[in-house]
Amino acid sequence: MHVEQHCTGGTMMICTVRQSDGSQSTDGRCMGHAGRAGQTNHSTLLANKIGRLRTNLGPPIYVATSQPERCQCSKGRKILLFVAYCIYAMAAAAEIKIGQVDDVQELHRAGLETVPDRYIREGDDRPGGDNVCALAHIPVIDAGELPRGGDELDKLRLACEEWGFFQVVNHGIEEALLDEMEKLAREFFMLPLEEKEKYPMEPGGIQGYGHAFVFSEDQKLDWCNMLALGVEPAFIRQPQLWPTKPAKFKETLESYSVEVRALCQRLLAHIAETLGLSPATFGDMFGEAVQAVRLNFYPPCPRPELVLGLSAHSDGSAVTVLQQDVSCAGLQVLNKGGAWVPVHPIPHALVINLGDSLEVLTNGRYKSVEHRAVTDGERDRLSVVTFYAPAYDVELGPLPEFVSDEAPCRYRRFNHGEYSRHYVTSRLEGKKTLDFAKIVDHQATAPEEEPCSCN
Ligand SMILES: O=C(O)CCC(=O)C(=O)O
Repeated sequence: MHVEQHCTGGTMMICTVRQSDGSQSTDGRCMGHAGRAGQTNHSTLLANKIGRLRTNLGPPIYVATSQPERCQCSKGRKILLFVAYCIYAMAAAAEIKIGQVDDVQELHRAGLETVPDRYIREGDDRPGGDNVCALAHIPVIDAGELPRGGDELDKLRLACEEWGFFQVVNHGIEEALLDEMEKLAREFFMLPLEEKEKYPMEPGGIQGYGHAFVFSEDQKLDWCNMLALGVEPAFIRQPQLWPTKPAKFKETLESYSVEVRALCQRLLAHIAETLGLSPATFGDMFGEAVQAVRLNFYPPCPRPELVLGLSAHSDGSAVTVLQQDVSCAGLQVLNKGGAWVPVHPIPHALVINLGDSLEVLTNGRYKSVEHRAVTDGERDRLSVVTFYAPAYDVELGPLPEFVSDEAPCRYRRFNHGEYSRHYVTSRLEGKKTLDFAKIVDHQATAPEEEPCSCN
């Protein structure tokens, strides 16, 4: 494969992917911007940078390019990272063969009594079994009390240490806005397939309607339809993938995202306090934070005991905000005892979880936690999930406050853009993606396996 990029001198960059068999495809979705006189053209920089990228999904990517130069503005660096990612994903996608991936709503509509093999999980990967703690609950935090400190802040500290997950009530986002977002998300999924397919997610891609994190023909599939969209900063947006139906979808998602972004910032300030850090720590560090939204729709499944709605994973974000409808409990969180705890919906509460960035920054004091979604035989389920993460050009690594002789450094330093790229080009497989950042201690002995427990 050979990737060429041609700068048009405007805001669009055209990329040509050439396969070894001579075929080629051209794509104009990767954005860059031309530099002013005397400055480096970001597309040139990108090309130089991407020439060094290797894909884990195929052979190295080579890029036709001009001389290496240094970029002179931080916006350029951010755009560069994003564009590098675009080309990388596109080139990787050109190599991906994912086989037949059905639309699960259509399978449900067809009235199947069983499910295709590609959805059927084996052994421990199946949702049933005795490792589910149906009666346990993740903590509930009253966000309105957090500014007063005291007990609620202690509760938040405990929730972060023990669970990495909590529900938040009194969070300051109007219930009417949550209801409207949920209603429009549901209306989107109820549209005819031809309408939803106007916003296709490319194989191996992460934005649009379809199935993210599918990279091979032999991979098990999730019983879920998704619409995923980049929201902030503006350069990650792919406006052509924002649905025009139902009416008001875009405007509502905009207003919703503004509110959820502010909530993430408030929560991160309180999380910093629970760690003994200044409330501004993460805000100052994250720059123009990356925000993306994913709407997940899980239609009823004829064999819910055999399939997963969404494979177990931790999030690559700093924090994630999940809104779920109250129809049924489909989200499950892996507790410290290795058992799955269902998250019972509380009307208008939001579910918050800590992502991989916070695990790295706190050197593992707070951990990102594996979670998954299960399906129901009778009821469908919807979730609206917002991922809030540091800007791509932010360098992450354990903060000095969390490294000592007793707590040696467990993660290397890396650029968040690199991690994002790694995350979105890997299948969802528990916390495996975080191996990218782990410093391996070859001396350490493996912990003994213990049976899972509800504690
Ligand atoms: O739908 C859910 O409850 C889980 C969603 C989720 O974990 C995700 O979108 O990453």
